Amino acid sequence: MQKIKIGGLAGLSYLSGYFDRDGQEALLEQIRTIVSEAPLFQPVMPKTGKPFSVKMSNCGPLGWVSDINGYRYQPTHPETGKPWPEIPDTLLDLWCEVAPDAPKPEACLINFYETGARMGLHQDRDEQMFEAPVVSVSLGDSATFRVGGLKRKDPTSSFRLLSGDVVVLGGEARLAFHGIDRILKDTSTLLKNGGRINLTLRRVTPAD
Ligand code: MD6
Ligand code: FE
Repeated sequence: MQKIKIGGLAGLSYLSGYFDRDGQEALLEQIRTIVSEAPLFQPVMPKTGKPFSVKMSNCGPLGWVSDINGYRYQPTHPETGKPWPEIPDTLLDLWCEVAPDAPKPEACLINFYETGARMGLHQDRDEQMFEAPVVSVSLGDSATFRVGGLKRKDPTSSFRLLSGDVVVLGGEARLAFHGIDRILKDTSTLLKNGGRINLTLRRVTPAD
């Protein structure tokens, strides 16, 4: 694992190759189990009802959802009504390593991208506190990740996220605008049918 600092914002770190192939396969198996209990759903944009191009699920006491009424965290799956499955220990261990001072994560959003899917420039700001970082893990095909500043119009730069890479948005970079421009087809053999999975771990509520 190699830690690389990107851009001008303190608190953005890129841990290239954090999970080796065995680690990626083990994590993928855990994600498969989670998705078999909490199936991927297709979120829609608030107000317009336009579908996202990614499908989502969650694990942890809280899960992030988006529907016609807005973005929010909730303790249950929007379609099954069941509580989200637990966050796997591998991801809790990752959090302890990269965010040792933060209270434990409450939500892990699972995003699944088919080849044409993308994620527009956004800030992660639906949490009640921003002291903890957001920690992201990429699995499967590579993606072009774009990151800017604290204002939407600030200049951005992009870099490639590969299977097994981890990105931490903390400190000054916690509210940086970021998004996924595109998925690079056939760049990983981890997912048999291609595509990309991104996991983002978040603390939602203040520490108790
Ligand atoms: C993705 N990632 O990599 C989308 N958010 O598919 C995110 O939206 C993200 O990578 C917060 C922190 C890190 C991230
Ligand atoms: Fe995000």
